[in-house]
Amino acid sequence: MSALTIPAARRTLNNAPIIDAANGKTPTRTPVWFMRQAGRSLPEYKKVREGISMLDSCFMPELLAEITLQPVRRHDVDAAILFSDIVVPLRAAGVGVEIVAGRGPVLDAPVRSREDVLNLPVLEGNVPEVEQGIGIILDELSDSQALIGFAGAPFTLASYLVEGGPSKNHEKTKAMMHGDPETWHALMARLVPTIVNSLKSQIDAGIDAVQLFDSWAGFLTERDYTEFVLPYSTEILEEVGKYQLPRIHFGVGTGELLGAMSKAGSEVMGVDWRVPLDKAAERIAAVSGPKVLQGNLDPALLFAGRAPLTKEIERIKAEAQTAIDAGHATGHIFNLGHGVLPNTVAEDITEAVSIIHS
Ligand code: 1CP
Repeated sequence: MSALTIPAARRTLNNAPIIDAANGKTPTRTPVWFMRQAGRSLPEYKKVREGISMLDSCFMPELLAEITLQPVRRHDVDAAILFSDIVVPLRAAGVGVEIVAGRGPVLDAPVRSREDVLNLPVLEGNVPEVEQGIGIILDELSDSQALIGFAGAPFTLASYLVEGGPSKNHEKTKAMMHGDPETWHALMARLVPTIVNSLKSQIDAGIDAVQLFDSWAGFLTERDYTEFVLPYSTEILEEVGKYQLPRIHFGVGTGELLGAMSKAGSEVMGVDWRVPLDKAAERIAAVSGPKVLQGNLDPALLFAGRAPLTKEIERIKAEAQTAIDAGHATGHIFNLGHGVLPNTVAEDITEAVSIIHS
C-alpha cells in the first residue's frame, strides 16, 4: 500500500462475484449487471417516477434508493448501479441543467467562451441527498451484491456543456477543441474537481466500485483522445485509485480507442458491443497489460428470443475465456455493450441474467 492510499471505511463484501472478478479472483458465478438496468424498462420504475422530474428524482434519497434496488430485486443481478445521471454533479454545483424527456440533458446556457468556462460552477463538497440514498441502498443489498457508483468522464460532460444538449456529431465540441485549445483545456481542467468530488462523496457513503462513463469518446480519433481527453480522465481515475476500489472505464464505439483508454488507469475496461472481447483484450493488453473485461452483449439481442440470445451469450463467454487463456485478460464481468434500450421487456432481462448465470 502506498503512502497515498486512503482505504475508505467500506462495508466488507463476502464473495461478491463482481468484486472478485474485478480483483482478478475467480468468482463463484459469472457476475452480471446491465448498464441502464435501473429505470426505463421497469413498470415499477414508471410508477414511482410519476409526476417527478428525472433530475428531481436523483436528489430524493428514498426514491433514488428504491429505483436503484428495483432491478436487483427483479433480475438477480450481481450489482446495483446507483440511480443518478452524469449531469447530477453539475446540477449539484449549481449549473442550470434539466433532463428533457425523450431527449436528455439540456443546458440553460451552453459553455462556449473562455469567460463561460471561468464562470462554470464547481462542485466543492459532497452531495448529501445522494449519500443518504446510498446509505438506504446498502442497508438492503446482501453482502455479495455490490453497489456501483459512477460519474460521466470530462469529455462526455463537456460535450453536453458545449453543445447545450445531446448532439449527433459533437461539432461545436470539436470546434472548440481544435479552434480554441486553451479554452478546451481550461474546460476539461475545470470539470475534474466536480467529477472527483462527486465520486469521493459516493465513496465516502460506501459504494463498492466506480464506473467512469465516457459515452461519447468513440466520436474522437485516437490522436485527439490522447491529446485532449486522456490526461483529465487519468487524473480522475488516479484520485479515485487512492480509495482502493475497483474502477471501470467505458465508452460507446471505442474499439479504436481501447488501447488509449486503458492508459487512464482502470482495473476493468468496459467494451462496446461492436468489438469481440478477445480482440478487445489484445488491444488493451498490448498497451497496458491484461485487465478485467466488462461487456458486451448487443442490447438489441434482448429482443431476439431465447435461442439466439443464448447463442450470443455463449459466444461472448467463450471469447472472454479465450482472452483469459491467452493471458490478455484477467477476468470477465458480463454486461451489455451499451445500456438497456427503452422498450426492452423486463422479463427478457431476467431471462438473460439467468442464462448468463447458468
Ligand atoms: O425520465 C427518464 O427516465 C429519462 C431517461 C434517463 C434515465 C433513466 C436519463 C436521461 N438518465 C437516466 C439514468 C441514468 N443515466 C443512469 C441510471 C442508472 C442505470 O444505468 O440504470 C445512468 C448510469 C446514466 C448515465 C448517463 N446519462 C450516460 C452514460 C451512460 C450511457 O448510457 O451512455 C449518459 C450519456 C447520460 C445522459 C442522458 N441522460 C438521459 C438521457 C436520455 C441521456 C442520453 C442523451 C443523449 O443521447 O445524449
